Amino acid sequence: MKIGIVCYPTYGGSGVVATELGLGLARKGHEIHFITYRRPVRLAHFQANVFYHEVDSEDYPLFEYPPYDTALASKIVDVVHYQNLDILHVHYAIPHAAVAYMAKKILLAQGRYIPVVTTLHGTDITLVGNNRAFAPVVEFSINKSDGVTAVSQSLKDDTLALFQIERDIRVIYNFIDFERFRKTNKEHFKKLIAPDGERIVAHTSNFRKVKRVEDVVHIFEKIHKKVPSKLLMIGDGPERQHCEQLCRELGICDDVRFLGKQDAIEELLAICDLFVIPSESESFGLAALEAMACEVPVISSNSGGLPEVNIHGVTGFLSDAGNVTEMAAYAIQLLQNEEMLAQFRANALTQAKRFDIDNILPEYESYYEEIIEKSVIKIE
Ligand code: GMT
Repeated sequence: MKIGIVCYPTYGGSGVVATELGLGLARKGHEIHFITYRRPVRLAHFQANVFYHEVDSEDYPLFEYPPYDTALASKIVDVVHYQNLDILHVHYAIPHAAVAYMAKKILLAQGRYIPVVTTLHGTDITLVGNNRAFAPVVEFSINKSDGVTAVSQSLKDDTLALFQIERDIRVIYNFIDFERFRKTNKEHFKKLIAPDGERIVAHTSNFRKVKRVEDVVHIFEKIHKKVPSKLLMIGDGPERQHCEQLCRELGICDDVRFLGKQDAIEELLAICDLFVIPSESESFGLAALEAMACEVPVISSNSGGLPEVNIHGVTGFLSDAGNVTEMAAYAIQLLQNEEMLAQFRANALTQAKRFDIDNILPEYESYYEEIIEKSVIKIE
């Protein structure tokens, strides 16, 4: 198949999923065309059947905000037409689903039908999408997509609760590539971070409010009082400065490292004993899955799709968002019990295997085929 993928190219989960999906499909022989405004972070190497089409929105003096949506729609029309795409898969509803609809209508006027699949990722529904500034467009463009997928059952339920949805939403879970995310021996590296054999706790995110990053620091401070440990804060975003300040106030700076954005996250996860993700809302929690694939148990909130990934008392523990006392108690229990920790590590890997890319990619392929077939019937 010739597949167009529209996504955000940034470090956010939706862009990562879209890029890994495209690369995985390319490995299976499909021709993939990424359409976005910057090269996606995980699109690092040349591959013969992978193409990248950059959207360039004109910065004309009249525009206070460059009209990205218009430029994206034009680029989609161009790529679908000249690359002869079979299907367009857009990730994150805003603005991609609406822009895809516009491109579809333009192409239809030219006698060309392009089926569109929209994948909902989370904040496009739960946080931003249901804001009145976007809701009517989000609802309309979901209903006008030829196919809609959600990355967890929880996100599907939220979508159905928040909008008047007239079509079926297929749950296709996020996935993990075990070629990349697996526990490797990084003992030399571990010694640098934790020279006296301290436990290593990690958190990865975009440091937005929804992630409750401050809770990670509070949880760690409680762990640190009972268990010799180090905290790795991976990623960057608006809450980082505030968290650094909090570490200073709590006097734990010597044992907390803010690493900023990292590309080789798997190398850091390979030396970790515990992963913490206390988010207020989380449609799936790809970061938790990446940790589990590297045999790292997870302390998480029970928000959104997290309970579909992290299993309470098996791969880690779940608490209500904001309950830092309980999260810290679970973490201490796990870190102080070598046998339990080893068992949870093994369980985390077993659970992560359910989301192996090799199992999930065929779900997307057969969904695309289904949608293409339906759209052929529609035209006839
Ligand atoms: O978490 C973010 O703020 C990034 C966001 C995105 O769209 O890039 O992540 C969402 O999509 C990820 C991939 O499907 C999910 O793993 C995250 O749980 C989801 N984030 C939220 O729902 C807050």
